Amino acid sequence: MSAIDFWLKNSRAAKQIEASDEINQGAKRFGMKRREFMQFAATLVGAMGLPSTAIGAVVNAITQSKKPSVVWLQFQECTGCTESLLRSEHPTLDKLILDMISLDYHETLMAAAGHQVEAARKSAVEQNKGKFILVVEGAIPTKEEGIYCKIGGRTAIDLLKETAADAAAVIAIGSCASWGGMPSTFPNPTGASPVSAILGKPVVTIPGCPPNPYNFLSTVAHYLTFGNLPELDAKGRPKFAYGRLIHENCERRAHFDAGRFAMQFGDEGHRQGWCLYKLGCKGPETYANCSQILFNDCGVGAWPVGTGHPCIGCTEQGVGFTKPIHALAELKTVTPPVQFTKPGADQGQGATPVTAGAAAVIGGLAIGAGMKLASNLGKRDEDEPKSK
Ligand code: FSX
Ligand code: SF4
Ligand code: F3S
Repeated sequence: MSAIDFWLKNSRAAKQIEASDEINQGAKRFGMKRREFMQFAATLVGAMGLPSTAIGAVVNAITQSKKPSVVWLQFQECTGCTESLLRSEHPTLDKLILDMISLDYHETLMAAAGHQVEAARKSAVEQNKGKFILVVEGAIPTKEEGIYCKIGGRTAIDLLKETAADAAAVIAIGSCASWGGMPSTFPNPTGASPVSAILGKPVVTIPGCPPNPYNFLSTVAHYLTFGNLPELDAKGRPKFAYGRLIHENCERRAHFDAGRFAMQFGDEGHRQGWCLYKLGCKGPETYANCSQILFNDCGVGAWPVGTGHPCIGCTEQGVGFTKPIHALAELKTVTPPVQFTKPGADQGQGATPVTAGAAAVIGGLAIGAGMKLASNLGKRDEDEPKSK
């Protein structure tokens, strides 16, 4: 059961909000059951880091305000960003398009083709000049004057610059649009570049490959509720979603702190849900809220680490698609354990007062020296006995 489900089931405040007029009207408008709509609203508000008392205001905004026009461009990408939005269940995409945003141009989701599509883009931009939100999915190739991605005979560079000139706000969705992502991997044959580099100015970025659709929806909900974009970090990421390391809120963190690591896929530690750091988990150097809001509305464990795979750092420039998947992560903020137990052994088994004392000293010296620690942890792998 997710934290939000638990809150909905057990909190008196949740029950009061669920019984309110706002939730009733919102549920009617979105054609959802009251509980389903309440869960959607609570997820958006929770993702934004707002208190539950803000649910009424957010619901009012997404149900009463004029739906913002959204023009969605796709360049060098795999359509995973769109696919992940298509998989949002609460609400489903059709309800989202009809009731929360007005998705006026989106190549994958349009029935039209060829010249009709070009005309649709122009008319969406003209009719909503200065008011629409431009969402860009995919990197933009810049080598050979951008010939590696052309739509209707025009380069992605051209189309992006022209459309962005009339937008009220630009959101780069996915790691490709945010910082270059997979297409920019060395040796970057097409000169794949992020949206900000083409426009020469910072834009809102929602990195992830694919990104969590709720981070996009919460950004839009913030815009509708407060009339402005959420607070961003230096890389343009909404702080509500990318303000914390995955490692800080990981369900396996207690195993990391206790020194219980899976050493191989399928070993006893892996089967018991121990920490994946030694299999290359990049949670300690990756900023995102995957462990908190999960994916695809399918409940507990629905995120990479929850399914037993190390985080590859897909949101983070310089980590995802750059560092080898099984290389050890840089430890940014933690004091790591110095006593590693074998899978199947109890925590601390075999430690003597002397080794425990030495461990405490080593642990103390290690604070703030993340890189050094990471390499020490790496060396321990070679000494560690194989799991049974
Ligand atoms: Fe794909 Fe999006 Fe990755 Fe990129 O997501 S899931 S390659 S971030 O632009 O479509
Ligand atoms: Fe979770 Fe990975 Fe951190 Fe382990 S290293 S606690 S699996 S984020
Ligand atoms: Fe990506 Fe890691 Fe989240 S791989 S989806 S940042 S858990």
